[in-house]
Amino acid sequence: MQVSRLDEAARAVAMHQLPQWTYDADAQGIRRSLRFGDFAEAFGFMTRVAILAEKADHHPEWFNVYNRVEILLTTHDAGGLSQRDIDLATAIDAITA
Ligand code: H2B
Repeated sequence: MQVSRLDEAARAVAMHQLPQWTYDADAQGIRRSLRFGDFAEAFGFMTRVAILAEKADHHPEWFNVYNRVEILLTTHDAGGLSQRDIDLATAIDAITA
């Protein structure tokens, strides 16, 4: 499936809608860190994200230890940030809202 990188202007607009995410130029993606009450809550969140990711065929890079989850969203097929990352970030925000 064809997917293109967002240009700088589109990225700026998208980031404005995602105040909890930061753009990482080195990683060519966006990051968000989350903390939960305990491991079960963190893993429950990850399970919900995993189901969304699988449906969208777009998968996070992430790290979990106990109640902490660190997420990086980037699009390997595009070599950078794409609308798919923005859509997944928006869905993740909705889960945590
Ligand atoms: N996830 C992410 N984050 N980036 C991709 O480019 C990507 C993906 N590509 N999940 C998908 C799977 C691709 O490998 C499959 C074949 O559609």
